[in-house]
Amino acid sequence: MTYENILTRVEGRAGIVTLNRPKALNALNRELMTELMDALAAFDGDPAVGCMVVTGSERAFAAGADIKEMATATPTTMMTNSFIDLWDRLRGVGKPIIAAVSGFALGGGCELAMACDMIVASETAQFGQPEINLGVIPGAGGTQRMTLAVGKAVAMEMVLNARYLSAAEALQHGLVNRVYPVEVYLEEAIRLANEIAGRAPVAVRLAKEAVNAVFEMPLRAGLDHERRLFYLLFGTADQKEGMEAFVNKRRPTWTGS
Ligand code: DAK
Repeated sequence: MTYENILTRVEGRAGIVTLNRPKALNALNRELMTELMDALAAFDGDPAVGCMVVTGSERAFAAGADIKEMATATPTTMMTNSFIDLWDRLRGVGKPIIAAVSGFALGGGCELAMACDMIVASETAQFGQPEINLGVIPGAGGTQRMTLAVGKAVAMEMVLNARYLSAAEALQHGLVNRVYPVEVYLEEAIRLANEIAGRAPVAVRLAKEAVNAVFEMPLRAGLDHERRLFYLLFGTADQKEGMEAFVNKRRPTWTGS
């Protein structure tokens, strides 16, 4: 598959998508989002890939949805142009996705990073929901995921007053998993992706589903859901292998079945 706005490659068992609209600081227009979702879906279906990394450039992960594309929109065109359907495709990706973020992660760029399962940041990363400066508010999850991640006090400052979080602040507030110097953040994200890709594939998939259920379900339903997924894993060869390997003091070999 050839793409115009992204680059894709595989390193080990990590599928890597690089957003590549440098002149627009990787602004997320329809073409880019379509290609991104197609690439993630392709990696999701590829048995050689166990985990994915989405990254941008050192200067910008993504500076938001494409303002030039949205400038003349109306409520009706926004509602009917199915742009949100592209974003919703992320929820259907079963394998974990790590956002490797350097530079600007603003508006939709920040929302995209938060919609991934983990964030590895460079020391130069800046996270913001500055839509208020455009006379709007976040529309792809920013008010919800940011508040769940950093709490109401900080989220209100970001959404109402366009406050940016530095990488160090994002780490302190629990928005990101790890922060590294800009020279190595991507390599570290890929290393983490390969570590996860080396684990039991079905368990990884269900673990992601179980954690993400926190954002969608009340506790009682989430606990029931977790238990059903737990029971289900006892039907896999990897559960037999993992427990037998432990008992016999050897390393397990996962088959993903
Ligand atoms: N869209 C389009 N172009 C952008 C852009 C953006 N978001 N951000 C930057 N660019 C372009 C600039 O226009 C400029 O292009 P040229 O003028 O050279 O053609 C080029 O990238 C370089 O930008 P600057 O010259 O401005 O560079 P600076 O270093 O001076 O400033 C900046 C960098 C990131 C601070 C600045 O560009 C900036 O403030 N950008 C806008 C950030 C922003 O407001 N982002 C939020 C956008 S609204 C939804 C889905 C998504 C969304 C909502 C709903 N649904 C599906 C319902 C998301 C909305 C948003 O993200």
